[in-house]
Amino acid sequence: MKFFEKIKQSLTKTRDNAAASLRGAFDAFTGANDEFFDDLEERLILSDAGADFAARVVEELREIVKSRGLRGAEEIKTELAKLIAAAFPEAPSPLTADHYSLSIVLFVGVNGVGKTTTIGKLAAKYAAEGKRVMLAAGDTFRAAAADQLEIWAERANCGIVRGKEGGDPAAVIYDAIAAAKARNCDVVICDTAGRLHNKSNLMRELEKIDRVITREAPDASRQTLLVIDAVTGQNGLFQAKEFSKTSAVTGVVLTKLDGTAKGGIVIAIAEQLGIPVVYVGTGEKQEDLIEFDAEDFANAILE
Ligand SMILES: Nc1nc2c(ncn2[C@@H]2O[C@H](COP(=O)(O)OP(=O)(O)O)[C@@H](O)[C@H]2O)c(=O)[nH]1
Ligand SMILES: [Mg+2]
Repeated sequence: MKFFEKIKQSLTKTRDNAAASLRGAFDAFTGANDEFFDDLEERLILSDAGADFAARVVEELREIVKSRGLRGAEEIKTELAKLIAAAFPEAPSPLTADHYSLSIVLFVGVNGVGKTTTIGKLAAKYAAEGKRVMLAAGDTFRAAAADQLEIWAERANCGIVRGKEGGDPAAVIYDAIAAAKARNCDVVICDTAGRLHNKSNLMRELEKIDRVITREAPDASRQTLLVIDAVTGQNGLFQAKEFSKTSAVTGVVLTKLDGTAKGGIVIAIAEQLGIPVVYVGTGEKQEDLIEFDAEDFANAILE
């Protein structure tokens, strides 16, 4: 299924989308008047896109509509979609690096946002592309976390390295890199525990992991993906800001888009953090992961 269809389906699954839906502004369209622009701005805010963004985009849209004398709902919608798509920083293609011998993808984010699940989905995706994948069960906080990752490793038919409960996550990642080299893997995907309430600890842990990767795989291509739960809305944005202070986040994965009508949070995160959204999660199953496309996204939330 194409991104567009899947996003559309995912956002319409929920019942509470009437107020936040952007397309609603066009359903009631009677002309490009103040009422229309005010309604649109309100809907953008309700969709979690952020008040500043809403004000700016509506202002820009007003200008465009005025200067080009646009009148029809469809042409105005097209311009709005362009403005929304332009809010997203260009994402590098998720595995840019076929010329690297090894790619390392580190997952960070608070507990429960969907890190382990997304790793499982991504492992399956890479495996289906013929890549050899090694998983690192770097969430050593609870044994159940590694068990959960192991189930995904079985599903994707890929390797996994796990450590002792309460053990050193950096050591697990060290072992996983060694195993990946020994077995000629293309990708190592590293899980971590997300204990933001213990910030200095978490920071130290992430720094140590970073040092290990730099030392053990200096030539590898690297990504740090921050996972955010779309349902948490503005709080997700706060988390993202905290995490980007502690680690060099290269991309965002927005999970549980199937659980919210507030697609605007995707805009707020990309816009306010300047970090590209790389993947979107649309369910709990292996196939519920799609590569993000800004233009398709903008069209989907307006359809
Ligand atoms: N509906 C839905 N649920 C998801 C999605 N991604 C993860 N989950 C669920 O969210 C819960 C927490 O996921 P988990 O991967 O354990 O989060 P972690 O603590 O960050 O590793 C699990 O019940 C997952 O099945 C998604 O895209 N959509
Ligand atoms: Mg987990």
